[in-house]
This record gives sequence, structure tokens and C-alpha cells, in this order.
Amino acid sequence: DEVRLRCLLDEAVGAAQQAGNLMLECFGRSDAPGVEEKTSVADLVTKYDRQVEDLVLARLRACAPDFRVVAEETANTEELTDAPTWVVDPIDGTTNFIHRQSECCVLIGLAVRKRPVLGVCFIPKMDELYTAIKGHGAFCNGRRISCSGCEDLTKALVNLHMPSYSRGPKVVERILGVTRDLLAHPVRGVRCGGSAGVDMIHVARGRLDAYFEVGIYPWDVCAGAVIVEEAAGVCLDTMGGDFDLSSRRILVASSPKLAQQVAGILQRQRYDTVDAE
Ligand code: LIP
Repeated sequence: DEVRLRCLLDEAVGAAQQAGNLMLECFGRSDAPGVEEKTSVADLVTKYDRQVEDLVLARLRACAPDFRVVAEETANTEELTDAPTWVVDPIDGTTNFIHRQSECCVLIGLAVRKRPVLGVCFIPKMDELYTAIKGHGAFCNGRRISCSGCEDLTKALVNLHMPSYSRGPKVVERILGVTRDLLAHPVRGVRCGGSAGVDMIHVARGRLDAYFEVGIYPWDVCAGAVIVEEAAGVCLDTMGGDFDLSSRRILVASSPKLAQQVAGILQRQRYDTVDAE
């Protein structure tokens, strides 16, 4: 119920702020954050990702010991079930973090019956804390936010991400094809991002009109999905169907009309599979 969700939100906010302080500590140091490759040269982890995750999970487990946890670095093998589940990305945008760019964040989502119901995103370098509970609006540092409402691709600023799961020729061809079709439409502008969480926030507060990606995991998008929807935006599958937290595909837009225009371009390029071709 709402009271319980508000309590959980307060705990998640406290954990995200503590985690953000740890990230800021790293920004303030001159030594390297300890970079390791995971599945590819583009899939990285630092000692801070692990420290932040330990800290966040300890706090979340203490306030809701009966909830399941799915998190990027240590608890990513658990499948999503219908049970209440914390879905955590300790540092989303790790590559940006390593390169000391501001666009990286802590993401804490809560999913019930595989649907996101609560989201917290803290961007420590910008000192921006985003929160949302399903049905109760989206906020930045306590002030209500909303999407741009843009309905026309020719007036839209659209963000895409370069694939990190593969750099095979078919994967590269597909992302170039999508970029070409967007430019030919013509779209107002295309940007390339490095944090799914931050880009969903940009859509939620009207700084961007759409963002899409294939290859994301539940922890990249769970928190942001509630925030976007509560800011009157839409989350869909890249092919234009319903958003599914586990499908590894997302299309976020400021209006249903814009979402369908972008989905039309993605359909043409069959932008729906995660393969290593
Ligand atoms: C990353 C994202 C990045 C996206 C990658 C990956 P990480 O998360 O936010 O923008 O393109 O697919 O999921 O690994 O930095 O937490």
C-alpha cells in the first residue's frame, strides 16, 4: 500500500544518497577506480560498483528482508519472479564514471509482479535526486517533473546508445541503419548516451524526447520506467509493443505518437534482437 511504499522509498533514497557520496569520493581522487572488463571491452566494472552495490543491498535487505534482489554486480543471476524484487544498478553508466563524466547514476527500482512500481535515480555530480511511486507522480529534488509532450519526430531530440554486447558487422549495420533513417526523416537531432538511467531521466524531464536501446537489463531500466511513466511519458518495446522488464529492449518517448514514429524506424531495421552477429 501507499504508506509502505513511501517508507520503502525513503530507505531507497537514503541508500542512493549514501552511494552517490561514495561516487563523489572517487571523482575527487586522482588514482584510477580499478577498472576490469566483464563480457567485452565495452562492459566494465570498478571496485566502486561493487562497494556501492554492497552498501545499497545491505540497506535494502535490512528494511525489507522478505524481498528478492536482482542487482548488476552480485545478484544478477536471479530471474525476475512475481514476488516484490529490488532491482538495482549500483553505478549505471560505468564507462562515463571511469572517464569522470557527470552522466552516471545510482538506480534503485522495485518491481512487483514483474512491473516497476517505485524508482529512485540519483545523479551525484548534478546533485539531482529523482523519485517516483506508481500512480503518484515523478519528482526531481522534491519538485514535480514532466516530459516535453513532443509528438513530432521532426521536432524531437532522440538519444541512442552504441551496442556494448557486440560489435559484429550485423549489429553495427543495424545501429547505423537506424541512425541513417532518423537523420533522413529528418529528426531534429540525434545524441549518443552512456547511461540508460540518465537518458530516461532526460526524457522524464523534457531534456530529451526519446531514447531507445537493445541489450539493456532490468537493472538499467526498472527505476527509470516508473519515473518516465509518472512524468507522463511512455515506455514500450523497441518494436512498438508493450514494455517488458526482462526483454532487453526499451523505447522511451515523451508521447505515444512520438513512440510510434520511432518504433516505425526501428521496425524497418528489425531493431529487436540481441545477437552477436
Ligand atoms: C550500461 C548503460 C549504458 C548502456 C549499456 C549498459 P552499466 O550500464 O547504462 O548506457 O548502453 O547497455 O547497460 O553497465 O554502466 O551499469
